[in-house]
Amino acid sequence: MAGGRRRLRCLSPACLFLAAAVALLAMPGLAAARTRRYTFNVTMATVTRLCVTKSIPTVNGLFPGPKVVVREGDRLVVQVHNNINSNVTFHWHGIRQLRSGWADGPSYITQCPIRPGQSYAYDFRVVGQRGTLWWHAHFSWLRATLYGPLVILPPRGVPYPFPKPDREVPLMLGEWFNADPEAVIKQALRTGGGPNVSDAYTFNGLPGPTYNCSAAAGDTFRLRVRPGRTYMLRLVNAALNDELFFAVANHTLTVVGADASYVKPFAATTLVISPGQTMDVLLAAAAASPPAPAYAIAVAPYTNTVGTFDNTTAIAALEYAPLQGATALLALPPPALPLYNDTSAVANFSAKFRSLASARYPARVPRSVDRKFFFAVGLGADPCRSRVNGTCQGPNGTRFAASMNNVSFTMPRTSLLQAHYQRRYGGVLTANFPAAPPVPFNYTGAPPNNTFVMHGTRVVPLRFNTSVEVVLQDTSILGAESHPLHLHGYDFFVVGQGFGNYDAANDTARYNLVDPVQRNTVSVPTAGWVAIRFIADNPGVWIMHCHLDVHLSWGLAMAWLVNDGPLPNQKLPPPPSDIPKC
Ligand SMILES: *[C@@H]1O[C@H](CO)[C@@H](O)[C@H](O)[C@H]1NC(C)=O
Ligand SMILES: *[C@@H]1O[C@H](CO)[C@@H](O)[C@H](O)[C@H]1NC(C)=O
Ligand SMILES: *[C@@H]1O[C@H](CO)[C@@H](O)[C@H](O)[C@H]1NC(C)=O
Ligand SMILES: *[C@@H]1O[C@H](CO)[C@@H](O)[C@H](O)[C@H]1NC(C)=O
Ligand SMILES: *[C@@H]1O[C@H](CO)[C@@H](O)[C@H](O)[C@H]1NC(C)=O
Ligand SMILES: *[C@@H]1O[C@H](CO)[C@@H](O)[C@H](O)[C@H]1NC(C)=O
Ligand SMILES: *[C@@H]1O[C@H](CO)[C@@H](O)[C@H](O)[C@H]1NC(C)=O
Ligand SMILES: *[C@@H]1O[C@H](CO)[C@@H](O)[C@H](O)[C@H]1NC(C)=O
Ligand SMILES: *[C@@H]1O[C@H](CO)[C@@H](O)[C@H](O)[C@H]1NC(C)=O
Ligand SMILES: *[C@@H]1O[C@H](CO)[C@@H](O)[C@H](O)[C@H]1NC(C)=O
Ligand SMILES: *[C@@H]1O[C@H](CO)[C@@H](O)[C@H](O)[C@H]1NC(C)=O
Ligand SMILES: *[C@@H]1O[C@H](CO)[C@@H](O)[C@H](O)[C@H]1NC(C)=O
Ligand SMILES: [Cu+2]
Repeated sequence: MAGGRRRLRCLSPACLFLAAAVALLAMPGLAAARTRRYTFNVTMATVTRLCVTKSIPTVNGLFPGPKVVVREGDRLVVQVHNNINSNVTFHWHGIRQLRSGWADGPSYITQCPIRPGQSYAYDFRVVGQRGTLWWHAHFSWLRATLYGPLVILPPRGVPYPFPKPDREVPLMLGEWFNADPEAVIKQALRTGGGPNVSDAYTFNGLPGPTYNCSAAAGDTFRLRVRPGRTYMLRLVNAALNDELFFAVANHTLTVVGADASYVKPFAATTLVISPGQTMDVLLAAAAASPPAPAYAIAVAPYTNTVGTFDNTTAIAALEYAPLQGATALLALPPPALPLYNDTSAVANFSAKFRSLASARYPARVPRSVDRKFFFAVGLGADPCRSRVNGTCQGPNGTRFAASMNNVSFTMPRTSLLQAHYQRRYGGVLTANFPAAPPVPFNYTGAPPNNTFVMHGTRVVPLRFNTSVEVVLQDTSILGAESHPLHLHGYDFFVVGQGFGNYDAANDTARYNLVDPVQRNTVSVPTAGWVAIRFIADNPGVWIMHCHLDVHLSWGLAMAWLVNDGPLPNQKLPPPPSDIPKC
């Protein structure tokens, strides 16, 4: 008997071990975690968009970069070789990096840059997260072209908490510059003025037919669909400086996830997605052959900046039957999108997000808080010290700056995490980031007369396991505008938001402590505030910054220094041997 023979043969220790492993693998959710290995060879590659041919930094010659796929629980090892003539680092945006801060990636925060010719292996586990995240360069503005999707599938055998889609499609929204983005930010920092804006928005790197010299059929992202099928778009806003509206003509979308956490599904015709954010959305194709062979997918900016911005609309195609030629693409009626400054459309949309908060995926919202912080977030100015032809090109002849609590973040010259690990803080950081603005003012009213900022590499030290609340308050200094704040190393709960000045007496009582959405990036509403909570259970140094790169360049950042806990598994391990040196 075959079965008996198999049993008989399985008496050796090796065989018994294998049988046990196979049995474990067969149990849903308990599949042994795998190690997934990728190689990122950072090289220059030639691409053409909008009739401009140029050499751009890429990973493995691809733009956008390769899709990284893991399952929840897996270990991911990405071996990076830097073969371009610039420093580079990579950030695994939204990954919690539990006790693996050395792999987080922001240059000068958790590591020194990988210099030209150097290599570094990012090595970490993906724990307690599932959905869509992404990876991007975290040095200067290199993420303009160095980005790609990071898909986290649930453990084998564990279903989605929604009907399984027929197909899943990563869709990365980006920004294309005809100029070299490094030259753009360099020029802005030299003159003190706002940077030149992008020339196009893109879908998976493609600008589509609305731009001059972009008519070639290959320049448009096309999603082929079949009637009756359901598609899951894994949306990522990888744009450098713009929050985006997103819609598909004549199709309703169902949002089921955000920032690698499930949400209570809700329907929407227009999405708003900020740089750094991700959204998993279901798109149900028409049941039978629809009246039109194709429909337009569109993105356009949301902003209230007083400066200039890329005010274009980009189009992709949802095709039931292939479209012939650019004229047909341009003839697609675009979906109605809100006006570029429609803040109430944005507020209505962000109010719809709720954690799934199910038995399997509970929302562990901190109900009590050990430390409360109030951060005023916005723009400011620096005096024009080094003059460019007699004047600077920022507001009133000054230089643009940005700050939290009036402190503009100074990028250190060595890694903060390294300094922390060695307990050598002198000359690198000070542990005195203010818990509240030094001089309170009417944040969303008339700005104060003096809008000059202070500078420093100032951090907030936290005891391990501190329960933290931060109210992020927008200011109207040099114009109220939305700031997508991104926290490294943590997901936080968005417990409240509103317009005007945060009012502790009234607003705290209205917090949602039952099913608030869990995210890694939240937009501080234009002329409003948002309250977030998290438990500081991940030791390391974690930057929190605006994900508009221009604001990050101007200093809109701070860092949390989370100390080790008492237990061995609550301590930051030593750095890997290949960590780059400054
Ligand atoms: C990276 O790519 C460059 C250029 O294609 C090639 O010369 C080099 O050998 C590659 N390095 C690795 C480690 O794959
Ligand atoms: C920015 O735009 C100005 C005006 O069009 C142009 O002169 C300048 O060269 C641009 N800067 C870069 C870095 O492309
Ligand atoms: C396209 O070119 C036309 C004519 O040169 C110009 O008027 C228009 O502004 C351009 N549009 C874009 C989006 O660059
Ligand atoms: C798409 O929606 C618009 C506006 O609701 C409607 O007028 C149009 O007939 C629809 N077109 C198709 C092809 O479904
Ligand atoms: C942006 O474009 C829209 C139309 O697409 C127009 O209504 C609006 O005035 C433009 N805004 C700016 C600031 O250029
Ligand atoms: C939005 O922009 C439009 C046109 O640019 C302008 O008329 C309107 O006043 C603006 N709305 C707000 C709330 O700023
Ligand atoms: C300063 O002025 C000189 C002469 O007009 C010009 O060549 C140079 O480009 C200007 N520099 C900047 C940064 O604007
Ligand atoms: C502009 O800057 C000058 C010099 O810094 C200052 O004296 C003046 O008050 C400022 N004006 C405004 C309107 O901010
Ligand atoms: C703050 O400014 C707003 C807008 O100007 C105003 O409505 C409000 O009364 C001011 N609040 C206080 C406390 O002065
Ligand atoms: C700010 O400037 C205004 C107008 O110049 C002046 O009336 C006001 O007193 C100033 N406020 C302070 C606090 O200096
Ligand atoms: C609380 O909010 C209500 C309604 O917005 C307002 O009437 C009341 O004055 C507020 N209370 C305080 C203490 O500000
Ligand atoms: C690249 O990184 C090294 C090490 O930190 C640093 O010395 C160098 O200045 C950096 N280069 C640039 C252009 O930032
Ligand atoms: Cu910002």
